[in-house]
Amino acid sequence: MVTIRLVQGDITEQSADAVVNAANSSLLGGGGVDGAIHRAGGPEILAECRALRASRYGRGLPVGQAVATTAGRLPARWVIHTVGPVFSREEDRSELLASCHRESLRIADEIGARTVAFPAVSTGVYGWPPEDAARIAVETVRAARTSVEEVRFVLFDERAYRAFAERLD
Ligand code: AR6
Repeated sequence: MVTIRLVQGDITEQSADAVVNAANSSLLGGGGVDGAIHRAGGPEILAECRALRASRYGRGLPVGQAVATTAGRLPARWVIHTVGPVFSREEDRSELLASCHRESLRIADEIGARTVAFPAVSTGVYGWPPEDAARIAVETVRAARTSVEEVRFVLFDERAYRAFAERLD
């Protein structure tokens, strides 16, 4: 079974085998945690993302999928980029958010990562209410069949931290 831990802080400072990036389909960077990871990790990450766009992901990384690159200068070995869904009140996109977590763990297994740090995917620019995102993230990780030993949710703000903490009680 995966051990789940919570940390309040900046994911770019986490030592882990892999850190997950809440990216967008372009894989070419953005704001929020994506911007922070590229800034702290340096240009090697973007270079690998561009190579992925030029090869396997010519049309971008689809929502709900994940792919690994180097972590550059971050204190991690890999970045696993995943694309969360934009929150919608009209359409239930929960399965796509669950898929981000499942696929990130599948990629972690492929590269042999045993400790994986996740941000609260989709809860920033993409507008997902943190309480609901925490439910989906925790349920999906608990149900996953994976060799990952530790999933660390790294929550930047107090509301997200509280939402995840309540789910783990
Ligand atoms: N460490 C940990 N969590 C962080 C950090 C950090 N350094 N910075 C922000 N967060 P967001 P999304 C939290 O917007 O909603 C980007 O432009 C933040 O408080 O980063 O999936 C991408 O390129 C929030 O709780 O990701 C996409 O276009 C959580 O990370 C789009 O945003 C996710 O917020 C993706 O939107």
